[in-house]
Amino acid sequence: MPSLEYSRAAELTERLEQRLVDSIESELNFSRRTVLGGLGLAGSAMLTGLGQADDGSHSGGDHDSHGNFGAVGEYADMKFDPHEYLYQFNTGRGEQENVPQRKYEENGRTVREFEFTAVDTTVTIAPGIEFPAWAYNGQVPGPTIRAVEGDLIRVKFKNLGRHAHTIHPHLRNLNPRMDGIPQNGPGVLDTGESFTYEWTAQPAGCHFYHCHSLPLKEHIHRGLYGAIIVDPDPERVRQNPREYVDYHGPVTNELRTELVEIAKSRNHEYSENDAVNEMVMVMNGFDTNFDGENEVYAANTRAFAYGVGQTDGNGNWKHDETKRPIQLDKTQRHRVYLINAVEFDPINSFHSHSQFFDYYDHGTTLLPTAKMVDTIMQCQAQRGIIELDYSNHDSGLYMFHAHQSEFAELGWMSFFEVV
Ligand SMILES: [Cu+2]
Repeated sequence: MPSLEYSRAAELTERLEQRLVDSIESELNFSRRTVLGGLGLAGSAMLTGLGQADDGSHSGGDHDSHGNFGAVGEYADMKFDPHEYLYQFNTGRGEQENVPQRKYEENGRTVREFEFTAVDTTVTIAPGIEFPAWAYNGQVPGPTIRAVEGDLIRVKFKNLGRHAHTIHPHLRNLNPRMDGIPQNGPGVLDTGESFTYEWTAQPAGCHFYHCHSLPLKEHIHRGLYGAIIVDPDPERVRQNPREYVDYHGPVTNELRTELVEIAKSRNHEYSENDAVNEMVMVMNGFDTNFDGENEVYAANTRAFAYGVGQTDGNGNWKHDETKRPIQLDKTQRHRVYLINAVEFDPINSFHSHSQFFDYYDHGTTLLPTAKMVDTIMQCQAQRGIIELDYSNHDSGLYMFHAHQSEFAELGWMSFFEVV
């Protein structure tokens, strides 16, 4: 391992992280003084409007308390690991303990059933910085759901939070009752209420779910969102190839065969899939002082989680080191299911250093919608699939980040470690 390069990257990560933590702490101290001094009427009214006032039992909502700040450099909440989250696909076979789930057949159709709750909790967004979140099954982003095109996704939802919530899926949904918005079906679910959502997994792609209660921007920003991955059904692709390409020429047998092969590589039930390393990244942001702007940005909640931390001196990441790059095996191809959940900022982006990638907007096509690019942008709720290949690259660290420099410096800066 070229140690100089690693120690420089660790220094950079450390410096940015420390600056972020310092600025949040000083800003929170400032707003606390403002509120205590009686000068912040507008500010405190806004906090109440955002539901902050009744969150007093949680550290982040209590402006008289220093409870938000644990020891810098340690994460108070180790339950959510952004490194594990990358690879956690819940398909109904019990992947995550906090997501009760099962898979079964019903009238000849595969059903993937999940139990979801909405809870009030706190999540760690930077060392010592806790954010008062509203979270599906206690985690932000919520659990990733994965199904195959045509399956029935059944979500038994119970609201255990103190505000009214829903689950709204970005899927092709033929029944308005299942849309998870205030006006349709059960509407918003108050504390203690339950509803079972049923969605057809369609179309194939990288999709998004989120709470649709009002005010929408707060319910999303507090953490109620996650990924739904719908794998294409190769047999359906064989029969309807045109639905999977943005292409108007003749569909030859060769093209049809190629599309079927690509569909298989996207489908978790085909074993060839092992050749591809799949990851989920949800780009998110956190408004820690509730002024309508984000102070912290990340991929998968924790600022700089994929930055460079300390090694043990033998080229291994320290076992308890939370900050470490995402290791990529050169012999594999890499696929990122990327979603932008950032509130308050109109766009977000993904930029890879030293390599270009193929991008599939919304993941609904089997041929790329942008070929050989190193930067893509997404508005809120936009998502897509990135396919990366580092097989010809030297081993080492390759940065990737939002190319809004501000977002990168405030947490959305990461590294791949190609090995
Ligand atoms: Cu909500």
